Amino acid sequence: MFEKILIANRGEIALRIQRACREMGIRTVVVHSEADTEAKYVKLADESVCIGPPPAASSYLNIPAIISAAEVTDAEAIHPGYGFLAENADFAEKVERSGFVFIGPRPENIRLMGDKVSAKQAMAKAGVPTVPGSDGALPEDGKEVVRIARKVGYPVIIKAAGGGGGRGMRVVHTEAALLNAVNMTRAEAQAAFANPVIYLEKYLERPRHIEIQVLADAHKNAIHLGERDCSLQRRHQKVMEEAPAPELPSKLRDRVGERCVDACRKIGYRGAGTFEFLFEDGEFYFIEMNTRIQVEHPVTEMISGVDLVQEQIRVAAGEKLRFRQKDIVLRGHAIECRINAEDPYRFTPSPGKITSYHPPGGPGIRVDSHVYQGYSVPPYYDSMVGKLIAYGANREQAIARMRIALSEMVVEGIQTNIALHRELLSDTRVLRGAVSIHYLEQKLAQQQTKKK
Ligand code: MV4
Repeated sequence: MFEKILIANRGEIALRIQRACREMGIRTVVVHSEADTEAKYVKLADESVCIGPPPAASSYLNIPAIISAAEVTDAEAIHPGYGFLAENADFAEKVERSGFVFIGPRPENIRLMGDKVSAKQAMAKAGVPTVPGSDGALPEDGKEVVRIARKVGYPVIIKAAGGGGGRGMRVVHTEAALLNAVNMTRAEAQAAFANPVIYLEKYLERPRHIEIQVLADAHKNAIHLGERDCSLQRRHQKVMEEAPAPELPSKLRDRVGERCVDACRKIGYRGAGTFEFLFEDGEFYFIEMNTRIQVEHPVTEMISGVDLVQEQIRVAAGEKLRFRQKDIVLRGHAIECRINAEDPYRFTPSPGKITSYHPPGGPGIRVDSHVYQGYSVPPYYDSMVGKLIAYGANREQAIARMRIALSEMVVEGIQTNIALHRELLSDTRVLRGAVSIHYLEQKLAQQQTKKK
């Protein structure tokens, strides 16, 4: 096992990784920007290295500075967390070429999944169900495009191969609008991703977003840890997630989970990964794969008892998975609320000093956060200041515990979205479960109209 790991991230996930390392007896180096020097998790690490000024491009995205920090501190491996460089194949490659272990998949798998066209093709070939559409990239010839769209049936969605996570997409309802939309999406794709490749899919109108968590080692062993329902989102930012997904028959979960595991073996995947699906009318449709640990990983940890960050570290060190599929027993229900420093109605960021902080507690409550009373939320990074996770024997108990936790939680000095979470957990549709990806935005739009 490694003796020392460098954490190339900040905030709650830097603290989360540090805790995993500590439990495993691994020493930690945390790199940080000038904006994070005073953060408590930086002081808690065994060593820390300042790698640059506040803007991420000069610090958390500064590959030479991060690799130099690993060299001077004699770290053996680098954990990228999520965001920043976590899904940058060139970074993973440079880390390995410099003689360090990248705690994540092999660079070629990161690259494969970074291109959404090659990801979809590889997964379809490996037996994962995908959204019907163009088989690969859309051709240049307009007549061909019209033919493909007719065959798929309207509405269709045009997506950029270099996009993902909601960037570079356009919905098309009629043939009359098709070629203009194709040209616009291609031009935007070229400008935003330096990659003009686009593809076409059947547009699913009211799907849920359900994702499957997998873990694989370097010896072709792979397992899945069930699913998470992440349908409650606004502008492609998840707000609340839960596991298991409400109303999902366990037969369906097992079937799609096995497809994902099989695909991992076929591409020689290593590490933690997430298969993103749209789920509509009882069918799963693969859209993208994330090759990193995700923000919402704790809900899976709570119902499976598996520490996903520790397992990432173990498989990166070459160990065999300690679990077979039959060892994975999902029990109970978990919900996560992302706590953001933002205006609860306008959603504008609200950085600043936290003057009062009282985290909740009690049975089944987990708080993953790096903040404390007196901490200043810097304005340079995303607005998430922590995650509140509630576990219960069933969904009702998890919700009851989350409502109590939200009522106890006090964060003053900055604005937060805690009020929004309280409201969501008294919304009858949310309480019934199984809402679509559009539910939250529709609810917020309705509230806007009522106010006027
Ligand atoms: C779709 C879709 C409907 N049909 N693809 C948005 C983010 C990117 N990961 C894929 N996205 C979507 N792809 C087809 N064929 C609807 C979305 C979508 C969405 C997906 C997941 C979570 C939230 C979403 C919000 C709006 C649109």
